[in-house]
Order: sequence, then C-alpha cells, then structure tokens
Amino acid sequence: HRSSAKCLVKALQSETLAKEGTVDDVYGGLSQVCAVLGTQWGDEGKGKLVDILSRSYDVVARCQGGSNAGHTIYDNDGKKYALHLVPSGILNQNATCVVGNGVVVHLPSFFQEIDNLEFNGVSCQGRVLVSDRAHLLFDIHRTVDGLREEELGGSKIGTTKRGIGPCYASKAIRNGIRVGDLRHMDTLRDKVDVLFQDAASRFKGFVYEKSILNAEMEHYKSYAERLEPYIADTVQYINMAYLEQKKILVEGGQATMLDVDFGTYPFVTSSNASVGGICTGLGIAPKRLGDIIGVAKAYTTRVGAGPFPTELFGQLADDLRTAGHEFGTTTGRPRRCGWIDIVALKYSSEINGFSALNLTKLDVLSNLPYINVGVSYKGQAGDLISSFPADLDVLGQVEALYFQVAYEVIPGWQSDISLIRKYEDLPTAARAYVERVETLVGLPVKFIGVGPGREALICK
Ligand code: 2SA
Ligand code: GDP
Ligand code: MG
Repeated sequence: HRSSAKCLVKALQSETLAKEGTVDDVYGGLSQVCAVLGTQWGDEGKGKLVDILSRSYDVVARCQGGSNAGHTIYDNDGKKYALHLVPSGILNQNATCVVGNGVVVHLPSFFQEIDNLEFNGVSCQGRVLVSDRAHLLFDIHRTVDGLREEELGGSKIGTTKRGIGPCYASKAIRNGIRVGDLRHMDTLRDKVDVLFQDAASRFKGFVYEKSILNAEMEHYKSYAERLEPYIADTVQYINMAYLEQKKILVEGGQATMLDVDFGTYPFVTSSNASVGGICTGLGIAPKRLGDIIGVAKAYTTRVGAGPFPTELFGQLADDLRTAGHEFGTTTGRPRRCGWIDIVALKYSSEINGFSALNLTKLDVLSNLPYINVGVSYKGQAGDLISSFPADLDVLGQVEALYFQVAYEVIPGWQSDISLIRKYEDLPTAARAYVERVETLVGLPVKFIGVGPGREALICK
C-alpha cells in the first residue's frame, strides 16, 4: 500500500519541476511563471521561499491583499526584514518587484517600508513598480475597519485593522480610487470626499469636517509626487517580461483557507488568496502559469477568529507557539496553534492545483514524543465529511468535540534537525512524517524548512 501510494506521489510530480538533484537544479527547474501560495490560514513561511527562489527570477510580484500581509525574511547575515506590501524578492538586487493591480496600497505604509529598506541598504528606486490599476487604501478605510469590528462585538472577524475589507468594498461598490488617479489631483479631492461622506453617513459619531479632507489632500499631493517614479502599467510590464523570456515569481499573501470565496467565510480576508487571484491581480493569463508551490506548515496556525478544526489548547498549544514564535508579523497577535489538517490541505490542493509542497517549520515539532495528523472530519451523527465544508454550523460541530476529527498518531523524532541539509540525513521518524503527508495529500514535498534562515531548507 505504501509503495503504490509513493508511485502515485511520483506520478503527480509536475513535469516542469526538476526531478532530483542539488538545490540549484530544483530552483532552476521551476517554470518561467511560478507562484508560491499559502495552503492553510497564512503565515506558512511563504516569504522565506519567495526570498530564496527570487535569486532565479527576474520579476517578483504580489497580486492581492495589502499591508495586512506580513512576510518575515532573513538575509545572508541573519538580518531580519518584515515585509508587508513590498514583495519578498526585494533583497535580490536583480529582481524587479511588482505590486500588482489586485493589491490595495496604503501609501504611508508603502513609503515607510521603502524607507526602512533603503535605510538598511536595500535600494528600491527603479526596482519596485506599483500598478496604476491598484486601489489606494486610505486611512479612512482603516478607521472603518476598526468601527466595523467594534460593531460586530462578540462575532468580530479579528481583522488586522489595516482597512483591507473596506478598501476592497470601495473597489467592488465602484467608489474606489486607483493609483493612476493620483495623476489627476483636480478630481481626486471629490473622490476622497465621497469616501468620507460614505463613512460619515454609515457610522454615527464619525466626525467629518472639511479640514480633515484638506489635511488628507495635502498628504496625498506629496505622496503623488513621490510615487510617480514607481507607477507603471504592470499588466503590460509583466506580459512584456513574459514574452522576453523573463522569469516571473508570484508571492501569495494570506492563504486559501482565508480566501474570500473558498475560505471559512465570513472569517476570511477580502481577496482571492488562491490561484485565481494571480490572474485577476496581475493580468497574467491562466495558460502562462506553471508551477504553483503550496506552502504548508508542518502544523497549523490561524490568527483572528473563525473555525479551526485541529486547534490545540493548553500547554501543547503554548509550547508550539513558543517554539515556532507564532506571533503576527503585522500585529504581533498570538497565533492559534493546532495539528496539521489534511482535510484542509487536500481541499486547498484541489483548488490551486499545486505542483508540489514546501513543508515548513518541521524543526518546530522536534521535541514532541508524538505528532497528530488530522486525516478526516465527522459530522455530529458520526458521518464522514467528504470535503472541507462551507457551512460554519457543520464546521462548528466538527470543532465542538475533539473526537470529530480523526487523527493518525505518528511517532516524533525528538532530536534537533535544524542543522540538517539533506533529506536522507533526517531522522527516520521525520522522513516518515513528511512521506505520510505526501501520501495523504497526494502531492510531493519538494522543499522542507528546518529553520527561519535561507540555508535552513532541504530540497527533496
Ligand atoms: P484582514 O485584515 O481583513 O485581511 O483580516 C481578515 C482575516 O484574515 C486574516 N489575515 C491574516 N492571517 C494571517 N497572517 C496575516 N498576516 C499577518 C502575519 C497577521 C498579523 O503575517 O502575521 O500580524 O496579525 C493575515 N492578514 C490577514 C486575519 O487575521 C483575519 O482572520
Ligand atoms: P508568511 O506570511 O507565509 O510569509 O509567513 P510569516 O513570515 O508571517 O511567518 C512565518 C515565520 O516562520 C517567520 O517568522 C519565518 O521566519 C519563520 N519560518 C519560516 N520557515 C521556517 C522554518 O522552516 N522553521 C522555522 N523555525 N521558522 C521558519
Ligand atoms: Mg505572514
């Protein structure tokens, strides 16, 4: 049974992925357009893989989300960078970083990030392009995000309060303001006024005076000037780059289980964090996409409210949080921790069509005597649930009773693996864990993370 499952895993390997070999063979073997997407509820370690892969790519692009995202990466000297809007390819001086049309851009945050990078010697000028079609996220969107959360009381989403939902709402309701509108200061003022009026009519106690609009417009006059060299028609840029045989790497923000369509709605973010977001958020045609690498943490975390069937509580959850430094990169909030969830991973893999997985933070499980793998869910009546359910009531039933999730218990390895660099050098139990995940999900694990640094990556 084991060997036939292994054959299936091999058969599922993407033809465009290099088979075996050195780290560079694997990176170099990835397709011309490649994407790195989150498979769970975010913070799987996408930024680290993007930073590493970016050395083989000419363009690194973000297609959705905004400064709610937090990607922590380290350079060769171990210097830490927390990125939010700027793609994680920025440390690779040969890569051009694109903030695509599907991203919502809060300019004060964007410039703060650029200033911080420049201060640390990372040159951004001429290397970062912001789509003229991307929507601008104003402070007013952040205020509204906070007010909406307050209004929800006990049923809060647990947003990052970065204004993401309200900005995408403006986009959908068509009073959004785009980066290209900064080139028309004469009409910008009226458009911003509409945003303020909207908020004032919706929320009692929201103070809106013209002096607030005047102050905002003063800021935006200088932002417009400063942003000008960064603004580009990124749809044209990316498609030209493609035709010139340049390599394009797409960095996903958040993850499939937080996707506005496929996630645990309404406890989701407001963009498509799964594969469709690449096409709508960058203007790359589906047929041009190649490898899609799914990043999966060796356990699961979630920050914010919402269903989490394999969630742990108590000492074990605290130990995982401490060992994995599971605190939000953007907000510092403690992340909820739990076992790996195969039901969610298979659902995510179906939606995205992953070529392979990057299993991250395997090192964090090193001290455990055993590891649980959530393999299936049962409903209240004990019936097997065949796919990740849309209905929060059904998910609530799965969550309510510990035994509604069936676990396989896998022995731990209880030794430090953080310095191991070759798959065959991992303890037998660690390899058994990786291979069990491959079999259960039906995908090859091509990369294994054993630490936060660039070097702490095993290519399988
Ligand atoms: P929002 O702000 O409207 O997108 O929030 C809606 C839900 O999406 C979740 N979300 C995230 N989940 C994990 N990581 C995110 N980025 C930061 C990080 C989060 C942080 O890298 O750690 O610092 O807290 C992220 N961004 C959005 C959010 O928690 C809500 O559940
Ligand atoms: P992202 O949003 O998916 O890019 O992930 P975050 O950067 O928000 O969170 C992942 C955290 O785990 C970061 O602090 C990374 O430095 C760290 N990390 C990534 N891969 C590994 C790994 O394999 N082992 C350990 N111990 N830490 C990792
Ligand atoms: Mg993150």
